[in-house]
Amino acid sequence: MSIVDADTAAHAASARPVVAPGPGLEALHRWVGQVASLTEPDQVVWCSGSDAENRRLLDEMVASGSIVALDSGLRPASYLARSDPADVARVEDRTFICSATEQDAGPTNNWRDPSAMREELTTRFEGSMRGRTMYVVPFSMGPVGGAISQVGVQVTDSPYVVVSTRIMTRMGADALAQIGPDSVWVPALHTVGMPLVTGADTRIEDVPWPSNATKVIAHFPETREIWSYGSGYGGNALLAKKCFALRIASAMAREDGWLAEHMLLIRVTTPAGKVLHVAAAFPSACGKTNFAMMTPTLPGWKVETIGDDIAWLRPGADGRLWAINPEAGFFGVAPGTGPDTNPAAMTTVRSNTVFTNVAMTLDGDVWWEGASDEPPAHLIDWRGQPWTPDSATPAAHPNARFTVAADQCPTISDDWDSPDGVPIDAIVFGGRRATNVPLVAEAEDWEHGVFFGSTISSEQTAAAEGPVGELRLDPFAMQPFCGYNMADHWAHWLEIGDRLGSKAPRVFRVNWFRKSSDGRYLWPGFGENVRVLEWIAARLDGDADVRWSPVGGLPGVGELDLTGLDLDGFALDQLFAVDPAAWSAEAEQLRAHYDRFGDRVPARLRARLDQLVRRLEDAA
Ligand code: OXD
Ligand code: MN
Repeated sequence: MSIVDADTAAHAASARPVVAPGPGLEALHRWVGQVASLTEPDQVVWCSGSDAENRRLLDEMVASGSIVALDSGLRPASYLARSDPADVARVEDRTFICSATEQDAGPTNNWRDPSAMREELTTRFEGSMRGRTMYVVPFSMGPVGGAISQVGVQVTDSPYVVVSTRIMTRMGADALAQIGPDSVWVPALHTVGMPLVTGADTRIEDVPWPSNATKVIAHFPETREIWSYGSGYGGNALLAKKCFALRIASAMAREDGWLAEHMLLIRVTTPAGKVLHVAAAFPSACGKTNFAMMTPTLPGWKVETIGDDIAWLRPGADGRLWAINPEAGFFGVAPGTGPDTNPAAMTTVRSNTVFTNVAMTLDGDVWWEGASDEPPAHLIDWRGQPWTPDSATPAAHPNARFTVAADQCPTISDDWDSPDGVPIDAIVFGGRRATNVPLVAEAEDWEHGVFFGSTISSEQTAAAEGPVGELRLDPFAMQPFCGYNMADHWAHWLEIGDRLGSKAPRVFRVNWFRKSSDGRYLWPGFGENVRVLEWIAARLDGDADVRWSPVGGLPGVGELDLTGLDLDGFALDQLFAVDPAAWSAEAEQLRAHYDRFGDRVPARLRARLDQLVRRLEDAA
């Protein structure tokens, strides 16, 4: 950690500094100086990523009361942070794509004019770090120096963000060394928006989780910049993740001919020793981490984890699609994670983990809903209040998180950090659908697969989300994360498919969440999902039959291995039922979904929708 006095970095000019990054190391130093002049921290610290630096930051946060050290026997080298109750999740309505035109951001993003937003943020950042330390955090997304990797630099006044970024990325000196005289790096500017020195030079007391009631998470896809103001939490503050690796990277990928996607990555080994790599997109809160760390129930099958949230995919020299997990850690949702649902995650977080907003046991361990069948008799809840099983509120916040290094995961694959990535054999799209969508269906070809991806949806289940039962579309599970017009994203996928030609991965759609008419889940899910992977593997090998339905290819009779499952013929029929009337109503909602994007929707996808309607009419 090298420390310089902010005064030496600051410009003497009284006019408000213009913050202007550019390629290369010199531009990085200039930019850091400009940011320091604007935000006026007490000191500027360049982070090396060393163990000693990490320990020092953690010790300082424990001493200041902003995190709690957990019991070193029960949860070694682990910590608990409790956030401000008003800063507990991503803020989609305060997240902006500031592209040159509103059409470039598209109807699913909040758009703001780039110069107006730059002006607003410059005002908000002015003096925003007074009394605090400004950390300069270089990081690599993907293995340092890898062909698909990218470098970013986050400036932040939150030490919690620094230690979290060290877990989630390759952070520090090695990443900085990647920035040569002309290298492109992504600038990511972050402040919690709570200066400790006010206008009249009065120093105020810090709080354990500083933040600001006003939050702005802004992305400038043309200049590849991120500015984040007012939040210390998750995707709002760990800018390498959703802001860079998805929103900015998706815009970079479109320009440069690759894909940045909200996908997990796994390696599947069959009992015969055949290896396949699968990339899967599911909307948030559909069990991605559970699928990525699955313990298969079928004997002889192995599923290994490569990534649980984000994949960068690029056509390789051999013409196939190759993918990396650009992250180095997991920022997983704790509630619902338990020894039955995700034993691998429970092992992963046994040590060296930063927990946020989980509950604490009286002996200094952590707990959350689902961590065990029986809750402990007494806990300290996520707000720091005493809690018992009779309490009216949950012990952990529903979006409580664990932040932990990927290489602590017992199911991590040997090739998870291969710089070239892994060749993708199959792409899977999933949603949370109580009705209509079969357990698994195969796309006819890449274009049909893009149609699947563009129509990922879940039923709205709570009135707050909109009319109950109406579809909530989350195309490619990218609705909150695409840095440009979503319909252009579909066109980009079609172009990638044209390039891959016959080497394109096969595409499937899955749905673990279909319910019976009396409201019970029809499919057991979790480790049993390997049965669907088994069918996919057999399809890739040409060893399984398919029945073509209007909504894709379904497993032929007897093709899905159901041995040992308590699933009667009626439930199986319901899992795969395609009701033309219900699907025709769904097709109308899909047409309305496409209509939001007007003429930006590729004609090839509109043709696929028309084809679906015709097939449903023929089947009626
Ligand atoms: C996440 C999300 O946190 O998708 O990964 O919301
Ligand atoms: Mn996610």
